[in-house]
Amino acid sequence: MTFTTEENGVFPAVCSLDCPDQCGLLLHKQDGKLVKIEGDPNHPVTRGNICNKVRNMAARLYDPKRLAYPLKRVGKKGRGEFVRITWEEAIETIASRWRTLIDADGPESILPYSFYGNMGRINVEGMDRRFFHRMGASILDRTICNSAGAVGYNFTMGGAFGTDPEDTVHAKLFIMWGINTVSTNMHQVVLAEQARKNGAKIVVIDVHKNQTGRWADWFIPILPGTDTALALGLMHVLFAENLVDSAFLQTYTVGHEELREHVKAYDPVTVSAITGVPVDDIYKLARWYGQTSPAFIRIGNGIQHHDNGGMCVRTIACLPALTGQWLVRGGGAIKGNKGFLEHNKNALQRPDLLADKNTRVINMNELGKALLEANPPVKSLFVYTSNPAIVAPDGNKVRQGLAREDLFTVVHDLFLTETARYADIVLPATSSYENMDFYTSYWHRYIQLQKPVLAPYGESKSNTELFRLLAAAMGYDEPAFRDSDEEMIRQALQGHGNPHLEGIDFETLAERNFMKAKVDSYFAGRLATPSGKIELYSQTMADRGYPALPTYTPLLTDDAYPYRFIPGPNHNFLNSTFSNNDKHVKMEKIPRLHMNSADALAAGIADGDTVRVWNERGECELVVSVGENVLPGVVVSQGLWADAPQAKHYVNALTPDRVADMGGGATFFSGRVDVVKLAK
Ligand SMILES: Nc1nc2c(c(=O)[nH]1)N[C@H]1C(S)=C(S)[C@@H](COP(=O)(O)OP(=O)(O)OC[C@H]3O[C@@H](n4cnc5c(=O)[nH]c(N)nc54)[C@H](O)[C@@H]3O)O[C@H]1N2
Ligand SMILES: Nc1nc2c(c(=O)[nH]1)N[C@H]1C(S)=C(S)[C@@H](COP(=O)(O)OP(=O)(O)OC[C@H]3O[C@@H](n4cnc5c(=O)[nH]c(N)nc54)[C@H](O)[C@@H]3O)O[C@H]1N2
Ligand code: SF4
Ligand SMILES: [Mo]
Repeated sequence: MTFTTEENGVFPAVCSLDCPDQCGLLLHKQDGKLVKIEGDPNHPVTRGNICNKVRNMAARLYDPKRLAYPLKRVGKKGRGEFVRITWEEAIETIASRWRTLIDADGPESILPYSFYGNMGRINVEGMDRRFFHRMGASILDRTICNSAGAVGYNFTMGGAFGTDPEDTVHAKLFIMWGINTVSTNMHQVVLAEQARKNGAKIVVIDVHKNQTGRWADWFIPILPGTDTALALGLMHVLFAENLVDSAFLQTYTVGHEELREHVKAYDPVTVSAITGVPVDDIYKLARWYGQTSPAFIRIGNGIQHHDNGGMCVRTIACLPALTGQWLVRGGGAIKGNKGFLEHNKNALQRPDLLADKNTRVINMNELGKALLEANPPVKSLFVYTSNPAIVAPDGNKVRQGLAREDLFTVVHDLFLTETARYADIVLPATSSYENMDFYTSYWHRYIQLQKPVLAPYGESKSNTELFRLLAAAMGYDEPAFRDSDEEMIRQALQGHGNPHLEGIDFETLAERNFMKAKVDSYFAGRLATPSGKIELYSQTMADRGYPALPTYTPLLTDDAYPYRFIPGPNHNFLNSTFSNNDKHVKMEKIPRLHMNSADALAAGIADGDTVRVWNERGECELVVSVGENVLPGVVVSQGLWADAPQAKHYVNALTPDRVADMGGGATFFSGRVDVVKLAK
């Protein structure tokens, strides 16, 4: 289907948000404006269902607060006082400041900071990367989301290869492990509901009995950061009761004999004392898992936002190998499926443009530290497609860094975010429906194309267009900076050497909107691990100083605060996106702190009380929900709330910027806090 942004009607689209489901959408347009969004019933996985967040997207796109033109700061950093400027002035101000910085301090003094507010590959991993490679700017290690778990999973499985979610309708047992599926992966719930009609059981293992826990047939509460021990306890029972698939272990794994010996130490009594899961429940879960087929595990992000998160995912990823569930249709596990959709990243990102520039790497989880302490210092920060003043850990440190008068900050976004309020120059961004891009889900196995449906809002520009302009202003004249969006997509879909993408080219994708990776069996040949097999024992890990076998390490107890604090995402926001939209805030009501009734009683706190949650890093204020939804010693909040006058909901003021055991990952859920009632 070909169309222009002038036409009205109903047009296909892709949800660009950082959500595993990556829904197919239909945009209804009248008088040049989006009037309605619905799910595309023809999308094979998402089948016409979408979440309320995106159903209400038009309110966000036409929110009067949306940025329509570039701005220059006139007030103090953080205050949000700006005046309108032209694009010419904006680009010239940035380019001349950067030329001066590069001459005086070198290109490393400039730090790009971005994440996946838009999952479009050319907009967040394309022209931007080419630009900063050419410049030789400091390189950002994008670790805030799933990098600990991804590295851990790779040690076991060799890459982001998992079960086809469409096959999970055949499963008889679902274990949702550290994932708030009802809110964060709703189509996995739809598929599980289909299976449930055929008798499937749903187990949820979580530190919080939230909407997903309430949906389960069996909810298993667990103490934060102890899931590795539970997985090892399950292995103990599986081996001891001979519930393992010896033929599979023999053929497809390395190290099963060592693992069998190793897990003898993780008997259910020992594991129960670590995890808080009763001994009988450990036996019961192991037997359910060992005796049900197909059995499917959805490995979530929650378990890996911890000090020990990489090892935790590495360990859980071993379970389907013990029972041979990888060969059963609908069995196995999903951590992610991106491995099947690997496109030509070198062509897209052009790391060769770095040439021999020896640039430093900065872990995004340590942004505050980088802005305050890096040597040589960061003198300019360019933020796009992310809102670090709300989402980054140890947020007060981040804001202290952003407040530096000598830091030249540029922010490209659709809104004047909390981060943008600290910027010297703010640039308006188009929404993904205004651009062309391609999308690769990290849950299902489809690659999808978005053609521009809406005309750019006001004077806004896409990320690719912005970086083309900046390249021209900086005098970067390589042809790579003149490639059109369509040319970039073509380059990404060629020369990737990925057999699963065979037959997927721009023309066919443009005609069909979505195409599925071809996967016969991931287990037909060698896996992508060094041994070519599932590595229950990993020599690579041993070489890098990790235990070669799955091993439980407790979370750090860095301080004397009484509660482990788990500030996760919520149902109606997408990270901080939508937290500034009235409709979404209304659906979410107020931010709560869930607390166990025994803890509340001991602390003299009652349901509905406003409390101060604090530690040495900062504080926030939340309204307490007292009950049995969390274990004693654990407090949970949901949502990355916007700064609001008189409201202190800034949970990341409290989170640690320690990095996890693997991949430089974030440890949002491993921090500790105290909670006191506020006299109000
Ligand atoms: N509605 C909505 N959807 C989203 C997002 C959003 O903000 N809102 N964010 C998107 C993004 S970027 C991501 S990465 C995903 C994240 O989505 P998920 O993978 O669901 O990850 P989280 O919601 O961070 O955490 C999942 C669960 O882990 C639990 N948890 C925390 N610590 C532990 C632990 O030690 N053990 C166990 N067993 N459970 C634990 C939390 O209580 C939570 O219920 O969702 C995406 N989808
Ligand atoms: N306490 C706590 N903190 C967390 C988490 C948690 O669970 N707990 N989760 C973490 C995780 S998993 C993640 S992934 C991160 C997410 O952190 P971020 O990636 O920063 O996510 P958002 O807050 O949604 O911010 C995305 C921004 O991109 C903008 N945007 C959208 N499309 C475009 C575009 O095309 N161009 C430009 N220039 N801008 C665009 C949006 O308007 C929005 O302001 O947060 C992390 N922070
Ligand atoms: S946020 Fe997720 S569930 Fe909602 S429309 Fe987008 S991809 Fe679908
Ligand atoms: Mo994420």
